[in-house]
Amino acid sequence: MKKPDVKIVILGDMNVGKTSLLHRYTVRQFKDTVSTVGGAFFLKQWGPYNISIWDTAGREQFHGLGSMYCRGAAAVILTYDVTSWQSLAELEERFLSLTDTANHDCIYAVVGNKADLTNPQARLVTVRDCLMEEPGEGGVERTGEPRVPSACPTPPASPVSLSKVSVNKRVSHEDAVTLYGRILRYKGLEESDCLPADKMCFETSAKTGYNVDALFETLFDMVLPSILRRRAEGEGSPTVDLEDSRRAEKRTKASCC
Ligand SMILES: Nc1nc2c(ncn2[C@@H]2O[C@H](COP(=O)(O)OP(=O)(O)OP(=O)(O)O)[C@@H](O)[C@H]2O)c(=O)[nH]1
Ligand SMILES: [Mg+2]
Repeated sequence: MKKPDVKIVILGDMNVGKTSLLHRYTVRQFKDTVSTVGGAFFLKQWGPYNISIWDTAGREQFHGLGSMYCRGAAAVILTYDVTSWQSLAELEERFLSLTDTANHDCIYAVVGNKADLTNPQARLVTVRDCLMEEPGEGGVERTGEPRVPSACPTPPASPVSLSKVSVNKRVSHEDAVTLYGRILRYKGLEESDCLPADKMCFETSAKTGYNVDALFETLFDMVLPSILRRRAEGEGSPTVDLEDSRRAEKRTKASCC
């Protein structure tokens, strides 16, 4: 298997759609998921570089693994559900401290998923997904399930249902922008020295594909300088020690009632 040059980690509460987002990007499908146990990674070739994307478990019982997955991360996707205020609050309360092990120049994206439930625009199926692209375009290498050609996902909603969706909105874009500012402060960074919030706060829908490619591909481009810097400094690629992972998982299970 190819060695990753850089690591991106997806964090967030259970059920916010982390697995679905990665599945949408890699397989171009939206399908039923089961709650993630531990974590799983996918390898994406981006130009000459290999990027590993780690999907983590949001369930409390796996919380202990989070900081291990974040070790050496060049980017972290902090994911919430746009219909759940609590899932946004959890990012700050439970997940932000896990990123202490990430690279000092780590990039943070705040991502509100399930935008199809609140934003009429996000209910429109993306053209690229409708073209039923061969999964793995660009060299996606996956662990886990076999590759299956995707079908065109859920059709756009009718005008009647579109008129109803905005009432479901629970988390505004401004709330996400505020959180982004607090993340930078937590990291001791000046907003003026960092990537601006409007570039780093996304709303996505794993269901329709809305903004999913934009999210991942924007981050892929943004982490390239980190690869070059590390290579110049002669540092190795970020890895997750699987033995360490198993031991941590055992400890987590043992301490769970
Ligand atoms: N409407 C809608 N539902 C979604 C979307 N993304 C995920 N879901 C649903 O949300 C539920 C949870 O999705 P997952 O992708 O398993 O969530 P997760 O964050 O990986 O959860 P854990 O693995 O438990 O941490 C599933 O029922 C999905 O079908 C979305 O964009 N829109
Ligand atoms: Mg999952």
